[in-house]
Amino acid sequence: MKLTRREVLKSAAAASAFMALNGTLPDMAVAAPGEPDKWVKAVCRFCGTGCGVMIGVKNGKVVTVKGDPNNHNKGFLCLKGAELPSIVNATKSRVTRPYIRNNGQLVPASWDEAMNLVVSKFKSAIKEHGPTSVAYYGSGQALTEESYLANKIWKAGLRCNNVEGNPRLCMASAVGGYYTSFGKDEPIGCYKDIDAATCFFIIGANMSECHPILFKRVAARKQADPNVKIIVVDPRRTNTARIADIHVSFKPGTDLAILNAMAYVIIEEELDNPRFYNKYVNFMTNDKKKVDFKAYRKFLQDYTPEKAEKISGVPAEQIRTIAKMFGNASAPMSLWTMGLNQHIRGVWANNLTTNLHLLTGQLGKPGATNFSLTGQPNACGGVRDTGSLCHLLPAGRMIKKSKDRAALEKQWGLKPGTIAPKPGLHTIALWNAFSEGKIKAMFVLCTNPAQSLPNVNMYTEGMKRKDNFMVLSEPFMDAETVKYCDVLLPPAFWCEKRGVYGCTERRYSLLMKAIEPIGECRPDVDILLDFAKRMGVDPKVIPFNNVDDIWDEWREVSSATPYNFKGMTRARQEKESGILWPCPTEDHPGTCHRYVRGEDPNIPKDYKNKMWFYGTKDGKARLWLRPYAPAAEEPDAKYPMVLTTGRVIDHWHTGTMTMKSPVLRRSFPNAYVEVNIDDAKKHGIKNGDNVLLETRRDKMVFQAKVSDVCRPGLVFVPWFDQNLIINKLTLNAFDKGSKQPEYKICAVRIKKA
Ligand code: MGD
Ligand code: MGD
Ligand code: SF4
Repeated sequence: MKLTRREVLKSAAAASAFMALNGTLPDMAVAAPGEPDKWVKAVCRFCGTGCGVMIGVKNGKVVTVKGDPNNHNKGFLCLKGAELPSIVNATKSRVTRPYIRNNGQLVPASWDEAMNLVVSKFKSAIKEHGPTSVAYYGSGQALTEESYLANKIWKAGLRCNNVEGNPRLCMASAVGGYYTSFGKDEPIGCYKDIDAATCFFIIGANMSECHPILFKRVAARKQADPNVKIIVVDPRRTNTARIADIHVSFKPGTDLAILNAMAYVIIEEELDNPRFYNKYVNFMTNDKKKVDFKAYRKFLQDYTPEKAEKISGVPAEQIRTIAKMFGNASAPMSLWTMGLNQHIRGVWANNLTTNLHLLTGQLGKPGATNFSLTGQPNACGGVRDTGSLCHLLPAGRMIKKSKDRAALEKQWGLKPGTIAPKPGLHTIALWNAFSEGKIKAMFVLCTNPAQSLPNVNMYTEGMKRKDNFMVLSEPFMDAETVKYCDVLLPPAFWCEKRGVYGCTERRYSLLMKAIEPIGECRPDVDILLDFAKRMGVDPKVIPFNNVDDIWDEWREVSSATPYNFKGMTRARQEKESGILWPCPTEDHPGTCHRYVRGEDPNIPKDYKNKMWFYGTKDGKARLWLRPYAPAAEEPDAKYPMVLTTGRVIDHWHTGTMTMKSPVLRRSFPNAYVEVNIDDAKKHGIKNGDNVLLETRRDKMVFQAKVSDVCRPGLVFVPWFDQNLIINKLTLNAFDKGSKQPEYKICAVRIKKA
């Protein structure tokens, strides 16, 4: 049966409504039936959508969850959120006490023994090789207070800027994109824009699987007004693409050509907005020279739709159609994630998407916004905002800027010059250095690098060295990195602790503690505080007694910057279900649109213009002239196809959590390879056959799923499966600016196994 797109939209909305369960979930109440004794307010453990959840607790156990009706998700959760009770209750898989590796085996130890060993390794590394021989590798899933604390311990306490984390693998190109275009990180708009947008330009994001509750909101918007258009630009025909008015399929990695060609058409059709760009925008070349609009037009001559067709495989007419759709829309909203970020030109792809908004003046009004979707629940609030990367300082400050270091040293009460002026090593450089034995001691917290790093064989080999040391804080005994760590610490998990998550739209929500940690588990904040004390970090630098003290200092630090969220007191957070920064005072409602007079508290009410991009010196945004360049490893005669990797709806990353839910595990028990029907025919592959995938790094066998999802020449493998670690095959090339790896493209050959 062939469905019309309208019918598909209806069924997709119905399916996501079914998925997005509302209210109590009797079938999910796995631990103990009946009414909970209490409901505790928190945030979902998984994606950057940041849905509010209410946790039902009975007799000290989590028995159920339901969506928080007062948070942005209005009571809805997807299946991963709904399955949280079965994950919290998977206590048999938990690490419940510390361990030390002895003769290759992890043996139980006391907290004292484990922490003393950790500290002796860090101290001797610093003594013999200096502070740059140690590192912290954290996570966009750690609480804000955890990231802020670790960042301060390392950068102020140990004078070491080797602070990195998985957001480098995830959001670094978006950070780079916002910085270069506006001078400050983080999205301008908010979720409410979805309800006002008239055209969704979804590029490199599979929202239906990765941000299901936001996708539901997009689908609802389209259902409410059939004139609303959806354009999906993705080399795979995902479920997201199936509700689109237009799905643009193309050669992966050629977005730059398509985006420049769209700009070309917008100007050709006179859909550009000179009143906006003459007032608010500087045109910039790659070597940071200001040029005029004429030079931009000339640059775009290399990207006529016909020329872009040759690069990308998208018919010129289709490029014209989507450009006109975007250009004619009264409120276009672009949404993107890893399809743009995980490339060696990830920052540029971010810039070129933003260019479309700057060229048409479609910013700063409801619905019109360039909205990067964040992956992890706290990549924004935790790592990006607290500056927990090797080149950043809290609240948008940069290590390499002496003014920024001095301002923070003053706020932190440090002696001038305490913060080392040289940025630390970015993630790939850091793990390279660890593998070469140059980094001697690494603290890994809330991340599973032995499965998630690209070209991972290289790094797991390095983790086996005898002359380096890795301490890991990990709640699940079967996580891949546990196999390689020297000391394993048992952290409290999700609702066993308290702290803040900040999601995609700059919304900070408090997770309240619902149950006691099991066994000897401790919140990561307590583990880090203990580490700092044993390392002899000055108590004036780390003066905190608990997680709330850390939040209060962080609020204070933010108040001197445009991130300002001083008004988000704990009392307010306990009462409200999330607030968007900037929020300078206790009576401020939070900010939906940044850079807009009347909304953004950083702009004086009597400022002369409607918008002010205060992140840049002259208050103007930057429209960049960025040329197309090919991927790091293009297909060739030996490896003629492209391998791309990504996500499925029911699993989270390395599967340590979602594999604990029987419901989620059943829906995707193993990784597989998605093969196009034509390619399958060519190679004699049928659905369910074993297929050998081989790249220059390694080879592995997967079961085939033959479908029309991948375009010919492309295969896709999800990366959740610990028994089939696809990162053994991927490439560790990275973007020169953001240092984010190119997980989305490498050359591969396939054959029936
Ligand atoms: P991916 O599957 O990594 O997810 O969210 P997404 O980025 O939406 O990739 C998205 C799409 O990029 C894929 O459909 C792929 O075909 C497309 N793509 C590949 N190459 C290209 C290209 O060259 N150009 C374009 N335009 N598209 C391309 C990721 C997000 O999801 C993140 S970062 C995290 S951390 C969270 N993880 C996560 C999870 O693990 N599971 C689930 N279910 N949800 C998650 N949400 C978050
Ligand atoms: P996770 O499975 O999220 O993956 O990569 P990882 O961060 O390595 O790991 C989180 C770990 O923290 C889990 O082992 C979990 O059990 C543990 N954990 C859970 N809660 C807590 C807690 O409260 N405290 C502590 N200490 N630990 C806890 C993610 C990374 O992977 C990301 S963000 C992206 S976007 C990349 N995407 C990507 C891709 O698209 N393709 C491929 N091939 N690889 C990728 N890798 C990257
Ligand atoms: Fe959790 Fe994301 Fe699902 Fe919301 S959409 S319930 S945040 S996994």
